[in-house]
Amino acid sequence: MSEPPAPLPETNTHCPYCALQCGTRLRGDLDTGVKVQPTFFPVNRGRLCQKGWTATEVLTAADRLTRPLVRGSDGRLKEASWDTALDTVAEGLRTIRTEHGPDGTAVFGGGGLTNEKAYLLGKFARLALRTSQIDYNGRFCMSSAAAAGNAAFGVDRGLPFPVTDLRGAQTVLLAGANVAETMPPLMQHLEQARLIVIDPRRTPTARRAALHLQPAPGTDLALALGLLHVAVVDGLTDQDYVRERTHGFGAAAQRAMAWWPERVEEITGVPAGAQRRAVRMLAEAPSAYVLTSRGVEQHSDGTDTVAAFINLALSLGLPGRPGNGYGCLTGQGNGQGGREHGQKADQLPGYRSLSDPWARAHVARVWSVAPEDLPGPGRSAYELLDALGGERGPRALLVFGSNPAVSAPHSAHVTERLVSLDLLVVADFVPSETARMADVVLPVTQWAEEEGTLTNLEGRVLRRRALLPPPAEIRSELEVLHDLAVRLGEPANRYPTDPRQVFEELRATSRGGRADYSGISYKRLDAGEVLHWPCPDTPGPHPGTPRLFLDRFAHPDGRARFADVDFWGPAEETSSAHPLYATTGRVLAHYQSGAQTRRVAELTEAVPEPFVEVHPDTAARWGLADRDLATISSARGSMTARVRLDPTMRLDTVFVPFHFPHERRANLFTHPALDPRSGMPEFKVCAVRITPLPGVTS
Ligand SMILES: Nc1nc2c(c(=O)[nH]1)N[C@H]1C(S)=C(S)[C@@H](COP(=O)(O)OP(=O)(O)OC[C@H]3O[C@@H](n4cnc5c(=O)[nH]c(N)nc54)[C@H](O)[C@@H]3O)O[C@H]1N2
Ligand SMILES: Nc1nc2c(c(=O)[nH]1)N[C@H]1C(S)=C(S)[C@@H](COP(=O)(O)OP(=O)(O)OC[C@H]3O[C@@H](n4cnc5c(=O)[nH]c(N)nc54)[C@H](O)[C@@H]3O)O[C@H]1N2
Ligand code: SF4
Ligand SMILES: [Mo]
Repeated sequence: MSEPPAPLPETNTHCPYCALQCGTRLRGDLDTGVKVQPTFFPVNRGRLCQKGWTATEVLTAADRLTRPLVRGSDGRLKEASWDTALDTVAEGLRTIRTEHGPDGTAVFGGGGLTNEKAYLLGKFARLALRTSQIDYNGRFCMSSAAAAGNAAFGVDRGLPFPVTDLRGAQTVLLAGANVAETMPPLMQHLEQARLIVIDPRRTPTARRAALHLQPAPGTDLALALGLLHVAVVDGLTDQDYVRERTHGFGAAAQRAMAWWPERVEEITGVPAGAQRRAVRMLAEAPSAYVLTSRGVEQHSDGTDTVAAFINLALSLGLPGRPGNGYGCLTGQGNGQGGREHGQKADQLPGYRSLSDPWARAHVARVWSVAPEDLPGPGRSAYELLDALGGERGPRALLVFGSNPAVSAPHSAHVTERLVSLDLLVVADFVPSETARMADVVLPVTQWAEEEGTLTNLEGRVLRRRALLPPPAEIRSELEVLHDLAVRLGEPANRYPTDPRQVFEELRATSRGGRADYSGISYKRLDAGEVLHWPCPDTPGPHPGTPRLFLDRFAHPDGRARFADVDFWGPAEETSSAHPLYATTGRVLAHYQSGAQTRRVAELTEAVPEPFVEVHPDTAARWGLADRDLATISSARGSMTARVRLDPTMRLDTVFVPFHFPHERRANLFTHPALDPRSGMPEFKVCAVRITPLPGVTS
């Protein structure tokens, strides 16, 4: 009698891509094929987007990295043993540190890393490298919302309520969010609500809206001031709430007085009547939410713009009132946790400030070092990339979980800076455009091969679980950091390689911080408990905090702050040489720099190349027809994209997705102007011209 077949291994985990972190069940193995199914996890309730359904393909990508690579004297990357690769990196780092000091070495992290990896990466930078030069791609993502949220509420958690609360809303304002393409399963929670969408484009999300406001890119701050003006003048503010729960309304309202709707219409193009209607829809709904995303945040005035939307929400009494609220839609898989545990230039784990003596003392104690051994704050992401190889800039860079050669603004310049380095090390599982430039490439595990935790957009801590063993020659980041640290003379036990052990340390380090995880454990998560931070370690187990601000905001006096902000406009205006606004963003089928999704056949078939969305009249004026190849040029550079005529576009604006490499990078034309408070680059507006690609006729 033959044995019954062994049951297929199966595990519950989450999608590797965005911050919604849809629940999935994985089944199978590499021989039979790995199958993914959605679970009834609350954020996705049985749904996935096209990227989630096809995510397992990246596990077996034809060009998956399987061995470390080291650049030889002939300039080519060649397979090497782990010992050779790690020795090369350690030796390079030591030499550069001797010649240029600890800040000669730098680290660039990512919001896709698990909490454990992000935590250990920050610790490695501060202790093993002793460098202040660490930042990460989250700076390009939600840093403006984080800065505005911290200032207004005293804490930054993307959504201070569970996504499922949106199901009961009558009105939801989506400011610069294209949820139907960027988090499709979230749309099911918005089915009951009347949507107000603010987007220069008529996106799939805007098409579902009761009201679509279509401002010129970069004018949202004026629009938000106009909406506050209407709320005040039309007597729609919640005066009891404003008096009891906030500070600073007077100055903000005073500022908004100069932004009457007709003036705002002139600047933004949004009709005054539509502005009034939007405010009424929000003010009269018993349950209303204001949500911001990258469209309003990725600007050189992004922090002030988010602050102006928070002002509007506060004036209407939304934040911290059950069934109402303000939130930012965090983007990357661990965009929330990744911004809390120390890979940010100015931060220690638990969302602590690197400049706070108490925080330094606490973290130094857990790490068994002296507080003065911890370096100070470093440069923000773009400033760091811009400084590479320069006179006072770092000479070595370690990249973990980002592809800045494609995704950083003014990317031709960033590529040049990367080339100028003495040592570029990239850990990845595919040969991304940045990895291809590296001196040493370290192959690491993927989501379905590793254990860990991520924190989703609602501050809920989730378990990532392994279905597959890692391929033979592949190591996890935790192992890589351990091996490198030991080679740099660090004690081995300072860098645990077991994620559970790293999480235990993270708990202790975050204890008492703003993002307190000390009451969360793998055991509780694996038992199915729903835990949102803050979750302190209390004698009876703390239930976590799904909803923040119900009683008080996180400032010492418990009140939220209005911000006194004014409109000043984008860094670059249109001119006769560059007469159009260009904005950039996402399509459903691709993820970020495309390093992963461009390796999935179904997704590249869906969108094989970049396009430029243009109004037919604008296209005709510049000599372009549908499907022509066009050159889009700014003062910084040009790229090529295929024309897509769209009669719903504004006449003055074109849109290009940023998921494509080389000469098809949207970031060849974007502007690296930075928000002075958050360091966020102005991805969402710059001045361009579009012309037919020379030599190509329609
Ligand atoms: N399919 C897909 N989904 C993703 C991702 C992905 O790469 N692909 N990435 C994830 C990540 S990291 C993030 S951050 C989120 C981002 O999610 P979203 O913020 O929804 O994505 P974007 O496409 O960057 O920008 C949203 C919208 O902003 C609009 N916009 C452009 N300029 C302006 C402006 O000046 N004002 C206003 N009001 N709107 C403007 C664009 O037209 C676009 O429709 O998506 C996550 N989900
Ligand atoms: N023009 C324009 N540019 C933009 C934006 C925009 O809207 N417009 N949006 C910005 C935003 S919001 C974001 S978030 C950034 C994102 O841009 P990137 O930081 O480039 O993001 P990804 O493409 O996700 O890059 C992640 C890389 O790390 C690898 N990776 C994934 N997981 C892991 C891991 O666990 N460990 C390691 N070592 N590697 C891993 C992937 O294979 C990939 O090569 O782009 C920004 N750039
Ligand atoms: S919405 Fe985000 S988390 Fe859900 S399946 Fe798509 S990419 Fe994955
Ligand atoms: Mo992002």
